[in-house]
Amino acid sequence: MNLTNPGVGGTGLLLDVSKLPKEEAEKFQRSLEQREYSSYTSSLIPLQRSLPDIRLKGCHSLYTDLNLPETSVVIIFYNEHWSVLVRTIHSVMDNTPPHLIKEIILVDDASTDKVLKEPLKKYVSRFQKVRIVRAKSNVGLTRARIIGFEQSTAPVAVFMDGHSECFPGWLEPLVTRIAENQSIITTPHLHAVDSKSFKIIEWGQGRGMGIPIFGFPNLFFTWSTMSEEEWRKRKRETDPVRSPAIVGCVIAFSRRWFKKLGMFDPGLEIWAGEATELAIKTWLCGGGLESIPCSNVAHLYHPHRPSEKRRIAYNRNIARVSNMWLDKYKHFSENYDSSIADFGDISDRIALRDSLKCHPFEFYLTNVNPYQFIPGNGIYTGLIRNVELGTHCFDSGGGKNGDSVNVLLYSCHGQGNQLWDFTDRREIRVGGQCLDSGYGDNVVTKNCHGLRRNQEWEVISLEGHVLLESHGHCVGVTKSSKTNETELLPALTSPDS
Ligand SMILES: [Mn+2]
Repeated sequence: MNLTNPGVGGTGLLLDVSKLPKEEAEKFQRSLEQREYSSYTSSLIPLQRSLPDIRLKGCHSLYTDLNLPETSVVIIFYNEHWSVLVRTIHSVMDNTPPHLIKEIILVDDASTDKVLKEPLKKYVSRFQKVRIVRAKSNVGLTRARIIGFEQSTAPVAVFMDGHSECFPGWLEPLVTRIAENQSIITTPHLHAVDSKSFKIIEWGQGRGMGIPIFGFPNLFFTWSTMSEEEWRKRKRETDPVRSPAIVGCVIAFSRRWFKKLGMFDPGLEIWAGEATELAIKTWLCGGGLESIPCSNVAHLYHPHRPSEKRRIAYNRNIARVSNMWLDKYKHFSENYDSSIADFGDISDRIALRDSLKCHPFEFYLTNVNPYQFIPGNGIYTGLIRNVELGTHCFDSGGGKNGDSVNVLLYSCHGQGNQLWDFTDRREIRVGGQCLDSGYGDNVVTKNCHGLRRNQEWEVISLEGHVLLESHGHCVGVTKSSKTNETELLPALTSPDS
């Protein structure tokens, strides 16, 4: 292929599949289908690659004291591609002062890929500090992390996904903050590894920096931006940013604090919910979450094939977490999936919450994220009905259209997909989905981004009716241009039509 230094320095390798020999093109396709990232491309990139030093000005002089506690890095893997996992391990070792790493613990969550058994063991045996722990059966991410944590011994621990790459100087800022205050859980500023080319994509800092928050009703984490107060309170751009929620890819914390909080809830199944629970209880029980701008890690985001097993696990886990921590707000998420009748026993988790004398969830809404959106708390709340048609309402339950979802007209019932809120940010939203006018004539919803733009609407009162207007367009109704002539759709039109 005539490749010279593919992927070096965080560059990507975008293969033109049409130019590959047929056999190779098939391998490329298979690798994408199998893992939802191109392990074929990853295999062509060195297992050890250096990433540029992208630290903000001022970071270097802030973290010169290397007299810090040691860290155990715990990495879970389940059939991760060899090259991706091994690159993660190298990147931890190559970008960390050796005396700060006590050990790297790899937890094999019962992978079936044989190369991750003896060959991996042999490969890592050259590194004194790397150990593999094997789960006896597939226990899921949360329980595998607990297994790894229990095997670790350093005063600070980091959970890291097995598809990450660290930038120079990533660990010191995370640990420095924990050494100052043991009840602070820290996360790096996250960047992305492109799942096709393995190019490192830098995510910006500053005013528009993504801050993770929870979205009601299903508590899924979503990105927002820094509040005005937080932006003003920080004196330098290198200062930590208070974070209402955490993304679970890389989390650093003190061993004592994590144990005190009862670690992760071992009753959580397969995946999801663990970082949510940790975030909520940290805030409610006297600690805090901070995103540290001087620490940079890239994470390989890749879509997970939706599966029924994962969906049920997610909904069940969220029902558990809601019942543990959300008090009167639990009804949003505990019945999010009414098929979840049994989420297991949580009495010992409630007992822990009582014994730690944690705040009620109201504390989170008052002190941690006063901008947390609660469905039903909009300036206006209710259904959106077209006056002409009378019985048809806006419904957010349409089909996916890229990263957006089509809005439909459907018989009015005013529940769930039809319960809209007009918020003080001028969003029109259902749960974490916002009406977005940036898609031609189509009216769609997208994940709320909190940045206004195409998600900012005017509600104009007009002779007892309202007009929804965004950027000079109003929402009207049109016939679908598809074969079904009678299907009516909301559409963006000019104000006079
Ligand atoms: Mn991940």
